[in-house]
Amino acid sequence: MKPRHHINLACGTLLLCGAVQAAPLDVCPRYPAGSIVTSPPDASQGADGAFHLFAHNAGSGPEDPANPNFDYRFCLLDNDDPAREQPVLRLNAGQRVNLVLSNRMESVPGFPAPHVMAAPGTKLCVPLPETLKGDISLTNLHYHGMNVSPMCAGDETINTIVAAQGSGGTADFRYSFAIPSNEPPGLYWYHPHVHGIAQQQMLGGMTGVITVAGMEKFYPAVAGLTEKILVLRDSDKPNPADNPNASEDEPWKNVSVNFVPVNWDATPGTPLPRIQAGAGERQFWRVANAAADTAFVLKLQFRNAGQDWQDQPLELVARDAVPVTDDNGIPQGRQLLQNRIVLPPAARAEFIITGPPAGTEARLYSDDYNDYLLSTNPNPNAFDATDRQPARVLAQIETTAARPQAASMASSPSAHTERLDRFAGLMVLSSVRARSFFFTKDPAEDGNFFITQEGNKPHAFAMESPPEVVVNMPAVEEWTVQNRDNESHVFHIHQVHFRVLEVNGAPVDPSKDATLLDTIVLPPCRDWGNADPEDPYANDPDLTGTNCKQPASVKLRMDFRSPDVAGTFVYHCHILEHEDKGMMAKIALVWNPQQAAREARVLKNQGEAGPIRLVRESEARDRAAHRPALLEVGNALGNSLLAALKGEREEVQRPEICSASRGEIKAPRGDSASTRPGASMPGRLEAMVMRWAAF
Ligand SMILES: [Cu+2]
Repeated sequence: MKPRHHINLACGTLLLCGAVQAAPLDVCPRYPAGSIVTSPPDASQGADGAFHLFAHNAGSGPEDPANPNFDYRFCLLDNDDPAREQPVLRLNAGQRVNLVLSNRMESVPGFPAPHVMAAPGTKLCVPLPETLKGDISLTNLHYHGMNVSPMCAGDETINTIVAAQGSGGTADFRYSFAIPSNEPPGLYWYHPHVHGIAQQQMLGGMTGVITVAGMEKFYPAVAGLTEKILVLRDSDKPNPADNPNASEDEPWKNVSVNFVPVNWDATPGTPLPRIQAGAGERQFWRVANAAADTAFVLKLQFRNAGQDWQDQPLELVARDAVPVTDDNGIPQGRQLLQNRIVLPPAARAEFIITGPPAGTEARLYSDDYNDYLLSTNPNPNAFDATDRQPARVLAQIETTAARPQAASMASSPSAHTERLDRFAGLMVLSSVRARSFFFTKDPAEDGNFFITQEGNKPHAFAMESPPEVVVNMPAVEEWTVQNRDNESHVFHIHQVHFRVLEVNGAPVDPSKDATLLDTIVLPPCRDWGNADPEDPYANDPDLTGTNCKQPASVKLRMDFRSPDVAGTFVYHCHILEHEDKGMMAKIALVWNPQQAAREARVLKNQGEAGPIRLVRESEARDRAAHRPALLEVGNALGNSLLAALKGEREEVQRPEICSASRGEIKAPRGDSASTRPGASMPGRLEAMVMRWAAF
């Protein structure tokens, strides 16, 4: 480990800093190399039930000449306690989340000017002084993966910007939103999402996880196991400008496991993070890739003296906060065995491991990411692999004394007690609108990055842009996403989940990959024809990727059925550098069942879709009983319920509720548990949950 510079000292000696001095690095403390990996602390709740996170930063930016080590940090402290950094938000389905975000960050020198920020006059969720636009001390929170409201005070990331105390902006922001009663149990996470500066704050470490309780109801095998929350992060390496043409073997970023560093530039012999497990002990590992730009190809490996490393089975129970379940919401009879799990930035995996036998060496390993990307292409010479993320050991597994174990063995049958109804029926619904999107970029130095709906012209995201996609809900759509660029990109959509139908035109076998995701990686263009992949946009002035003859592609089935998520939000590349440079667009979900039904009929008449019918939950629950006799849209009861629901929805969507003063959100008119922004289905309707099903 290189010694840490305290930037305030550097400022004093080099006279390079302005009047602003950065806070010392111990404001956001980190573990020394070789520490035991411990799960982050649970967030505490005040007497009012609210969580209270304080945002701080330390050190100056990577472009500050006084900071050659690129050491800068961002953190969220539970109740402003420096010993309780990036706490776990432990939540339950059906609860209301109240969380106060208090911004105590400082404006500091040396951060690159945000690439794209709000145009003057943009209406913000909170008033933002002109002088602050683009400042690194602005922040907000995105509740990644949560199927909750995108309205102000909920998971709203486009206009919600919390300025620092003393800056003239809003220092304390109260989030208040409901978690739907059918939210899947699993591992979600939070991170800042101010467009243009999200990457820097995430590289600085401002990321943490959220759990929704109840995984054992779907996978009883996890009950009683030691839970290990592992948060993988990345950070800048010291002064990359010194070594611009680093070898293929050298990664772009350093990484850490729960803030224990795995530094590429570390002195040889620097100890690795240490994960402890009893000999042969089964543990429930919940891994979040909270890195800004880095992917992981996770493996658990054992080795006996004199032998090679052997990949060990990982018993997958959930991806991206959704238990592995079939289209009826039924968990697999046993955990899905994998010997590697690919985690692009923002992805999560939850799995059971079995600790090594006593005397066996063990490690958590990330395989070479380029090799993985190349393995997805039968023509590996066809693209220029530019993702410099070599293999590295993430942690050594330390065997502690053996612990008594339950009788269950690897992949033992797991008798579930519940079914997951939130996404049930997604695959059999036949009312589907197809859309296509593609990733490209402006190859100029510091150029913009784009995600574009087919037929539109590529343009960088701007906060004031209108939605690129408008969907009348409830609806199910098929999105084809293509990568026509010469580096990999990662598709993520807020608020909803999807199933993968096809990868590069080949259907995905749902019995082998019964996962619902919110994030998916796209390798680079697969075939450049006669074009030069080093010059991918030659003679392509519109930057639509015409030189790419065979884009990497995925076809996704998007679930836009829940009124919980009505509103405007974003989809984007989750390589945060790309998102900050414009690879993002807005989608508006409008709760309008009548219009959705009309559109479904039109699509059906065009031969593109089948009918959608609305059925009672009790009938949808038993899919074997699906018969044409079920209730149709137009049913008087259904209409009256939907009208009531629609009325409630329109009320919570009024943008006026986003006005704020003195750091407190004004409650919307008629505020109550059922009409606050982010409210789940109104309580009086909850007894009659309506559900879409297909025939
Ligand atoms: Cu990208």
